[in-house]
Amino acid sequence: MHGDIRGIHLAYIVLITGIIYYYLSFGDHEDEWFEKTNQLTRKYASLNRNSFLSGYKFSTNNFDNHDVINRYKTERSKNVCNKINRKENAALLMLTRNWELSGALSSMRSLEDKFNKDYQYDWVFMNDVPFDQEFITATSAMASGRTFYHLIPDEDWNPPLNLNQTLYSKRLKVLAEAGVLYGGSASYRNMCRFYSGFFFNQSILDPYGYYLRVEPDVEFLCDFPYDPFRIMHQNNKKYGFVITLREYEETLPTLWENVQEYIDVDNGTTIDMSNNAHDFIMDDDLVGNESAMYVTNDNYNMCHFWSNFEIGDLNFFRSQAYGKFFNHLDSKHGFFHERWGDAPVHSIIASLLLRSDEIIHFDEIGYTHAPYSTCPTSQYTYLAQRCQCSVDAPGDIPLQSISCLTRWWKYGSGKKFMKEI
Ligand SMILES: Nc1nc2c(ncn2[C@@H]2O[C@H](COP(=O)(O)OP(=O)(O)OP(=O)(O)O)[C@@H](O)[C@H]2O)c(=O)[nH]1
Ligand SMILES: *[C@@H]1O[C@H](CO)[C@@H](O)[C@H](O)[C@H]1NC(C)=O
Ligand SMILES: *[C@@H]1O[C@H](CO)[C@@H](O)[C@H](O)[C@H]1NC(C)=O
Ligand SMILES: *[C@@H]1O[C@H](CO)[C@@H](O)[C@H](O)[C@H]1NC(C)=O
Ligand SMILES: *[C@@H]1O[C@H](CO)[C@@H](O)[C@H](O)[C@H]1NC(C)=O
Ligand SMILES: [Mg+2]
Repeated sequence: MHGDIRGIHLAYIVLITGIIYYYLSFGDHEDEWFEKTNQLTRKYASLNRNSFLSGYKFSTNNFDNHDVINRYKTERSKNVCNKINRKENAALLMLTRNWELSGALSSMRSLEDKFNKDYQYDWVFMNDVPFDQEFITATSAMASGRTFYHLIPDEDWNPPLNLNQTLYSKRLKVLAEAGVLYGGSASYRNMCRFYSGFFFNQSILDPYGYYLRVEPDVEFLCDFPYDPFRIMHQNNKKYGFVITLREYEETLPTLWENVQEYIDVDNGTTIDMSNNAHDFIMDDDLVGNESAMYVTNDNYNMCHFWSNFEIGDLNFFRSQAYGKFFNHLDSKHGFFHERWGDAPVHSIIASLLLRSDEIIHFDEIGYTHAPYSTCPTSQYTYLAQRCQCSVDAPGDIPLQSISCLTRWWKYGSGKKFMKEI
């Protein structure tokens, strides 16, 4: 009993000594702290949400629910109407399978929260087998806009009839045994070829001018600061990306020689080397923090835009120039005998057919698809868009050596100062 009381006294003494020590050692820094706080407040004053965003930031833990809900409704309807009225002719596109529902929903929730709830763009889902009722019900409920479900015709999904099936089976086995990523998967090949040459002419996309590709299990890490479709339209951009990196060369041993052959066949009729972004995919100097570990494949440096996020002008893909280029590559059957990805195919064709200033890097969009992510580097952007990410995260790719972003800055239409280095 007495022992306990002594213990409590002792605890008080320790605590009081601690407080005195704290004041003695830190007290005189108080002015400095105030000054620092003031500096920070001034520095980010423009970020004050009442001035930065028009309207309130509503706190969900406000006890006056009635008031909050009413204000929320008026503010939101005002905002939403403004934004919906300025909507572009665009769709959010997801090719996916029924069993990927939970990943699809989590991507949808992320994109709705960070962007689409204020715009309510349509969602278009595509599948090589019919979507089941559970998928349709849950995704319709998650979407702020309309939803559409499209069954891909067999002839746009399956390998072409003139593919040599005996040879194809052999090649699947060879690539699987060589440990190539998805080397043994036939469905993955159908998917890559579909995204390379067929998604844009599916009838369900006929009404639209732009698409944003979304995959299951991706996440958007910041509020969107703008409508990217509007940026595309206003600035006459045809292709937009967030991440660019090197492809595994073992997936496309003969892709580039077939590209080269097409460049010769084209003979300058649709490919204009004077203003396109061919340097971005062909130059093999090291740029920025790249390491020399990447091989080039005849002149192709393996750089590509990561197509799991991409925003495109559908009319670029629907153009005769794109179609002819794609058909030339498709006739070589490299989607099957090798494992050509849709990302390098889109990237190579876009870098050759488009002017480099028709391709845009969306610097401000925080995004992740395992294993990589991209988080805005500007502190201002980071705070203003309420980002939840870190440029120091291990997967943050922009300045890693596998990334091609510094190369894009130099040879594409990125940071102009890089061109002088
Ligand atoms: N309907 C359908 N969709 C598919 C099929 N294979 C892939 N997809 C979709 O195509 C997109 C790309 O496939 P992923 O499996 O994500 O390929 P990846 O992004 O290269 O690889 P990981 O995401 O790392 O597995 C995703 O949206 C998939 O849901 C398929 O056989 N049928
Ligand atoms: C198909 O491929 C097999 C195996 O490579 C080959 O023996 C056969 O001649 C090919 N068939 C045709 C019609 O080219
Ligand atoms: C889409 O384009 C491909 C390649 O040009 C063509 O083979 C296919 O028939 C087209 N599909 C539709 C539905 O127009
Ligand atoms: C390629 O284009 C050049 C110049 O436009 C032309 O002189 C030449 O005949 C063309 N070659 C072929 C094979 O069409
Ligand atoms: C360069 O890249 C390597 C590998 O990704 C990384 O470890 C290193 O920190 C980077 N250096 C700089 C200066 O960014
Ligand atoms: Mg994926």
